[in-house]
Amino acid sequence: MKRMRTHLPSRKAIAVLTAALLATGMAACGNSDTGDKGDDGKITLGFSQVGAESGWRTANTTSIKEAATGAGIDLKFDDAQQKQENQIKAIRNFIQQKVDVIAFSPVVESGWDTVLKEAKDAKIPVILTDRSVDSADKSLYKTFLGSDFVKEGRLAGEWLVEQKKAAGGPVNIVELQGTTGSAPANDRKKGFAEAIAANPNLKIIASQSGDFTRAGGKQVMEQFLKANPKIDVLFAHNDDMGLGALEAITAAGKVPGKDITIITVDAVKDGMQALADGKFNFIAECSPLLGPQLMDLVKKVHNGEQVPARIETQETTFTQEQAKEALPNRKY
Ligand code: GZL
Repeated sequence: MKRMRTHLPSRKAIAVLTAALLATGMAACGNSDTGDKGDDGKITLGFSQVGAESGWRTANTTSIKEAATGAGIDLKFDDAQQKQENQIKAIRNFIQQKVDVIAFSPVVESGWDTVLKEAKDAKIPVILTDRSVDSADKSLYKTFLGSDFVKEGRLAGEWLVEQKKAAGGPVNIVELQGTTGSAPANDRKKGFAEAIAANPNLKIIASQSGDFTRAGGKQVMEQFLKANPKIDVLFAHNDDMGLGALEAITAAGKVPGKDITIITVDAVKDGMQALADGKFNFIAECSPLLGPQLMDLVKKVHNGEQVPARIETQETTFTQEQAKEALPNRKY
């Protein structure tokens, strides 16, 4: 049988081929130590969103998605339906997929250290947006972008103190808290309580979570109205719970904005309309338009640039008159 001569490649050819394969392999990795971008040249961002519980959240999601498109960032978006276990699952998936950066709005403040350590061990930087975590280890995330919720609560309380300083007798306040354990609920409650503390006639007679939803606000306000014959003020941690409470107040034969003074936080369009219509009395703004700033931070963090530990959004407050003026130009 004729022996077939086999032509083996030269050492040089093998070396060239090996180098070429190595270079291709590293470029395709996307999250390699060389800091290469994904194989399509884009930065890949894994984002875990709280849910879709309120008008604020909807506007925040829109801002993030539009900003990612505008920034040429490949966005992997997950809606956790307000469950922490879903956010932890999503973050683990992002780690498995070797995204370049992870960002999320933590539904509650506690219980994040383990999964954030996994991201750190995988050398994937994490950005907190909107809500923060209570982790003692600040190296688990690169920065926080969002509002000062204590200030929002304080502004709400200070307005009420000013409004009620001439009130003779006790002013009974009921409070619709946001999601139990969340940073906005904890901090808005704290800020409001501190602002009214020096006025003993201003009393919080009931305080319960409505989970930032309209349904929750309506349900809890119904309970408040049944249990408390004299309610003078409602402080709701967001517009949506205030809007749900409007239905309960009206059904109880009371006039919102007059029989019961209503103070909320957010200043989304429906809340601002209720304020302009005289059903709400005051709103402390909390901007959901974090998308552009977030994408700028994603690029900086991915490129290893230093970023501030905390970046706070600029916000204001609205009275009924100011809402009428501002409504036509509101972006959300
Ligand atoms: C605040 C945000 C809150 C809003 C609510 O930054 O986390 O969650 O105030 C939303 O409307 O549900």
